[in-house]
Formats: sequence, C-alpha cells, structure tokens
Amino acid sequence: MTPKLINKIELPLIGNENGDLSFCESGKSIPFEIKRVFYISNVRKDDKRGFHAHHKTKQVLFCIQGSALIKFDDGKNKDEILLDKQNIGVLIDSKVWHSMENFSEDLIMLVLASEYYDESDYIRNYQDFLDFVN
Ligand code: T46
Repeated sequence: MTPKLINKIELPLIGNENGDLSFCESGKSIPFEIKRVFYISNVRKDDKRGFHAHHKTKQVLFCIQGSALIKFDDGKNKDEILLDKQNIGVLIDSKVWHSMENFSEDLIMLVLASEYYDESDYIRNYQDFLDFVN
C-alpha cells in the first residue's frame, strides 16, 4: 500500500477565558524523540521555502500563528495541506520533498525535528532527489 503523504497531528487545544494552550510530548503526540526545535517568522506572502528532502530527519510543522501551504512529493505522488490552526501539525517524513508557500505575514511556524542540524542530511537538488527515491 502507498504510504500516506499527509499525516496530520492534532494536539489538545485547551481554551478558557484567559486564552488557548496546546502541548505536545516527545515520543507521544510527536512520533520521534525531539532533538531540535526551530521557528520561522517575518515572512512575506510571496516567499517560498523548503524545496528539499532529508535523508534521515523527520519533522513536525505547526503554524502556531498565521497560515502556510505545505507541499509534499515522494517522487511519485504529490499532495498539499494548508496549516492554519495552532493545534494542527503535519509530519514530514524523511525522503519526502517538501516546500512551504502562501504564507500569511503574521506567520510563526514551529518545527520539531528528529535530528540535530546537519547540512549533509539535505537533498537540495530535485533531480538528485528523484534519482535517490526511484
Ligand atoms: C525544513 C523546513 C521545514 C541552521 O543553521 N540550523 C537549523 O537548524 C536550520 C533549520 C537551518 N539552519 C540554517 C541553514 C540555512 O543557512 O538556516 C538557513 C536557512 O535554512 P533553510 O534554507 O534550510 O530554511 P527552510 O525554511 O527552507 O527549511 C527549514 C529547514 O532547514 C528544513 O529542515 O524541512 O524548514
């Protein structure tokens, strides 16, 4: 069976008169041990990011403020998801080409990663990616 490209992760959203709270836990709602956290902000609507795959790193993306369109490509199938809720994330598995666009200008994207930063884990050329996965 073809693995699903879009794996959504829904976190609790605990709201009261003082605001909303969501939480996630390494190895529980996040399906790997979290070794790295980074965040992206100050984007413009027409910016586009990503356009790479990872040999090993898995990531979960959340738009904790604003929204972004996340595109996936495993070399055979393509899919996309609009992230626009603080408690809905999406898993980016290793060996999946991905990009992010259609940013809202108030975006704050939080990314949880399974590996420490290592540029040699990136495949940044699309033809190299296709050669690698096929
Ligand atoms: C991904 C998407 C969702 C570091 O030095 N350490 C880090 O942990 C990261 C994430 C990046 N960097 C450096 C590497 C580049 O010089 O920051 C610069 C911008 O990174 P990049 O162009 O890869 O940014 P994005 O937004 O295209 O991709 C990032 C992640 O790099 C990537 O793993 O999947 O977010």
